[in-house]
Amino acid sequence: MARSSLPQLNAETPGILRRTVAPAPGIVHLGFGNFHRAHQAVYTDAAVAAQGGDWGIIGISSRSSAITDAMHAQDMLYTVVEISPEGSTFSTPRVHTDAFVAAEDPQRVAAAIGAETTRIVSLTVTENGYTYSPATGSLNVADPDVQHDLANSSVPRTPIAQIVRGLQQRARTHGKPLTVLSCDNLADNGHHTQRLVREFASLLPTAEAAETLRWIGANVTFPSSMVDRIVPATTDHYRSLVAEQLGYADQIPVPAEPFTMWILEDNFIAGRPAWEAGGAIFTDDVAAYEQLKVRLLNGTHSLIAYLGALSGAATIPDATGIGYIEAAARHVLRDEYLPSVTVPAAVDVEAYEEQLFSRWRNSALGHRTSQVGSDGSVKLRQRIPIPALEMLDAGVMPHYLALTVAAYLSCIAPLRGFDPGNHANEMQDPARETLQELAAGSGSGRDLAAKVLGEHHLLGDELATREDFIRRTGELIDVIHRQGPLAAASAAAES
Ligand code: CS2
Repeated sequence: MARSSLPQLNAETPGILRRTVAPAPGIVHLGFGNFHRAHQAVYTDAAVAAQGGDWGIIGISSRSSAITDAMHAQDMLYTVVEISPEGSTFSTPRVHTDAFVAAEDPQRVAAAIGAETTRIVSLTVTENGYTYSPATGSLNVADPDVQHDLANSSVPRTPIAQIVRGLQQRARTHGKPLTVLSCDNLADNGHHTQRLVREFASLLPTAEAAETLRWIGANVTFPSSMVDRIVPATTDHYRSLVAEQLGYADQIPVPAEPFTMWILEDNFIAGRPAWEAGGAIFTDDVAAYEQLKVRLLNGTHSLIAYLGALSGAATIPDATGIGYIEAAARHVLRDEYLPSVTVPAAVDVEAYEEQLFSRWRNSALGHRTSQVGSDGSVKLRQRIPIPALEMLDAGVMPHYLALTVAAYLSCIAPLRGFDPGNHANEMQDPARETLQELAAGSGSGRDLAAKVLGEHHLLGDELATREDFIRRTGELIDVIHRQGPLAAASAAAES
């Protein structure tokens, strides 16, 4: 059926909505992308359905108006398409009350955060949105956008500055407390966000800095949370599926796997939705869950994505189906990530591993290697240094962590004459240009690894001093370039 002949999804679409009216806004969400719409929004919908409450969400995209425009055209509605090989199920969360683009209206962001009705600011701005320096973990004051935001108080560009300006507005007006909730894949994401917010505030003029820091200290909490759901980018396939199965046109359906998990620290100074109604778990042990997820899932995912792309695999299920890649993934997960993690008591780690592989094999999802491989310069900083340093300190070389870095660099910053293929070329990365310049000046993989890790500190100051790790990474880059990724995985296995 041609989509143009179908009714468009909106509040009048019959038969699909549990509620026709969204709750009044209580949450401002930065990073209004697919992940948020298939995760936090779904939990919030369940919470409001179960217990009510003014927990509507104002969604803010950073630059693109693709989602915000479509949301307005569709009365703030969209379809979540849960995809498994057995079939698809559909739902339409009804929690968003408004949506806009920060870059088009920067003052409105601080105003939304500053509004008395706002009680939570949540973030899914990706690792790259936190404007921190991978080398130090601190706010990246050299970033031109951070510089801009320190010099211009009313039109902040970066999420951290938007939050600080919104908090200042609260302090100046009604003074009501607020919770800042990071939902990104960063270790200890609550404390990390708090640290960056405080660092930004402390760089303001002296009296302003002192007052802002004092107010934040007394009125803002930063709970940590672990989020988990594989959410690929949407495609025409999902638009057609919705049209065929539901009989309406949705421009922005969100595909997602059936699995979903949200673990949070219960530290909400201004109240929160009853997210447990959607299955969220509140615990004091978030850090352990976060570590488990960021390393075993996300870390292994990176290796699968880079080896997969170098082997011509478009999707994660295709990559996981290649025997040597699955073997390498199991090695890095069991032998190099797992020893660095304190497994939460409630988790059976063997079952967790099997569940991960079955999630990665969900071929119906079509999760692309280029999507998981994007932003490696900031993602790998979260995934690799701590487990690598722990093994190096114990006198053991983490060959598969080195292989992850080698495969990443081969994708993003190949040496002259090496073509990593289309899937690698599609990966976005904020450090691509810098790394490619370093690659252009390098005669070998060892040379490149020394420049990127040793001089440029891509994976932090400490790993920059570990010459053995840098050397191993460089050797594996050379093997990838000369003999291919399979030979490099064999070299890692034989060591
Ligand atoms: C992936 C994650 O893109 C990536 O780096 O590892 O997006 C992953 O799919 C999610 O964190 C799953 O919860």
